[in-house]
Amino acid sequence: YVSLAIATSIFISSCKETKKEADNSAKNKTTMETSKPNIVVIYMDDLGYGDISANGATEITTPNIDKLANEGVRFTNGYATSATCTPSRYGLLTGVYPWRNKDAAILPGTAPLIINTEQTTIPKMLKKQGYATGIVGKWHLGLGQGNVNWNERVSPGPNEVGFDYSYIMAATQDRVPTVYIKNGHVDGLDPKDPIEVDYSKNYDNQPTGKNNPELLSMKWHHGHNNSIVNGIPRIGFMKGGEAAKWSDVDMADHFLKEAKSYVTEHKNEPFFLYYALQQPHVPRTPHPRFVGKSGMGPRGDVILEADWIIGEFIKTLEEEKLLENTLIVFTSDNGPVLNDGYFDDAVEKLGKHTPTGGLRGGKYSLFDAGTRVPFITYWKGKIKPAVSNALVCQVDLLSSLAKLTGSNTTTNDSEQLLDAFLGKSNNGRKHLILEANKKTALRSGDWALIPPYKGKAINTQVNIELGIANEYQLYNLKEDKQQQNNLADTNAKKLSELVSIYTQLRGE
Ligand code: NG6
Ligand code: CA
Repeated sequence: YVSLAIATSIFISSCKETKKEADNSAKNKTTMETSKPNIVVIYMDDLGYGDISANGATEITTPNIDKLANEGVRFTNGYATSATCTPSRYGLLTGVYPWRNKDAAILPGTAPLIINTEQTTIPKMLKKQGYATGIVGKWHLGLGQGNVNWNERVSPGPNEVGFDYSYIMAATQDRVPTVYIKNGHVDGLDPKDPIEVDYSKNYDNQPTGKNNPELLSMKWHHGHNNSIVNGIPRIGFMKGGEAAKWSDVDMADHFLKEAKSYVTEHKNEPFFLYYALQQPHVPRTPHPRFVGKSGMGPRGDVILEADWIIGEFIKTLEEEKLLENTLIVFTSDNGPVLNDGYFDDAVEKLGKHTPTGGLRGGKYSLFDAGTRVPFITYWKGKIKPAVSNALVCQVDLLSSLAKLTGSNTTTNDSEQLLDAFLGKSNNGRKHLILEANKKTALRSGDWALIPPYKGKAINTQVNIELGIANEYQLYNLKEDKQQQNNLADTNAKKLSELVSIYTQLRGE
C-alpha cells in the first residue's frame, strides 16, 4: 500500500509537472520558437542523386526542390542507410542501422510492424520534447502482428511508434492493399464490402495481371501481375474494399492535401511532419496535368509533379508564417531505377538524363548510386546557403534532431551532426556502413570498400550493377566518382586499414 501511495503521488506530481510545462510553452511561445522549430522531413521514393537540377540535372528542372537546395545546405555526400525502401525508412526513423534487424527488408503489404514498440524513434523522442507528430504518405515498415484484419483498426503501426497522427499507404504504390489508412483505419471503407488481402494466393474469380492482360492500362514487365486496381496490375491479391481504393493519378494531390491540413491544424504548437511522397516509385501515375510535361515519359512527369507538390507545400508554410520557424530536410530513400517492373518508357524516353548523377549502380546496389541520394536541409533565415561535402546519413537525424530540440536521446549508430545539418560545420561522420539487400559496404573518408560477396553482379531485370564481386573492391571516390578503378590490388595498405575498420564496425 505504501509503495502504491508513493507511486501515485509521484504520478500526480509528474502530471502537474507536465501541466506546468504545457502552460509555460504556451506563454513562452517566442522562446519556444527558437528552441523548438517545426521539423518537416520530405522523403522521396527512389529519387536519384542526379534527378534534381540542383544536383546537376540538365534535362529536367525542379525549381521548388532547387530553392530548398540553393537557399539551404546541399549535401554532396548525403546517404540513405540502404539501397531499398524499408531498411532506409527503418534507419531514418529509429537511428539504428537496418542491417541489425533481420526483418528490415522490402516488405509485402501484409508484413507485421518491424519497429519494436519499445524502441526509440524520432517521433517518440520529439513527442517527449513537446512536439505534435504526424506522418503523411508511404509507410512500408509493416503493420499489425501478422494476419491483419483490414476491417478493424490495424495496429501496431505508426501511431504505436510515436506518431500522434498517421495518414498512410501501407506499403508501396505497387502493392496491395491499395487504400489509405488513417490512424489505423482504412479510409472510406464500406463495412458491407470488407477487404481481404493475401500475398500467396488469389481469391476465386478475381482477375489478375497475368490472366487478364485485356484489363490493363499499364503492362507489367516483371513481377506485378497479381490483382488489378485501376487497370494497374499489383503485387499481391486483394478483394473487396471498392469504395476505399485510392485513385493513383490523384495520390500526390491527396497526400498534399493531408500534409497541408496537418500544418494548418498544428501551426500553434511545435510539430514534426514526416511527409513521405510516393514519387518516382512505380507505378508512375502522374496526374493528367503533368502527363507529357517532361518529355521523358511518366518517370520524368512524376518528378515534375513531386516538385510542384513540394512548392505548394512550402507555400502553405509560408502562408501560415511558419517558414522561418521550420527546419525542412529533403532526401530520398534509395537511388534511382528505370524499369522497376512495368513498361512505362522510363528507359526508352530517358534521353540524356542521368538519374544517378554519374554515380555507379542504382537502386538495389552497393555501388554509390544505391545509397548516395539528394540530401538538403533548409531553414529560412537560420541556415546559410552552402554546399557541404560532409559525410552525413539519414541514420544521423535522430541524434541531431534530439540535440536541436534539447533532448539527449541517441543511439549507437546515430551520430550527432547537428552543426553539419545546419551548415555550421563541414565535419560529418568518419565512417558509414551502407547496405543493399543485407550485404554491407563501408564508406570512409573519400574511400569506398565493398567486401567480396557471392551472387549476381547485375540484376538484369532492372539492368543495375549490384556492386557484387567475389573479390574486394576499393575505390577512391574523390578521384574516381564512378567507381571504375578497383584499387584493392594496388593499395594493400588502404585495403587492410578499411577492412579492419569495416570488420570492427560490423562487430565481426
Ligand atoms: C521489388 C519490386 C519493385 C519494387 C521494390 C520495392 C518486383 C519484381 N519488384 O521487389 O517493383 O516494388 O520491390 O521498392 O516485384 S522500394 O523502393 O519500396 O524498396
Ligand atoms: Ca524506394
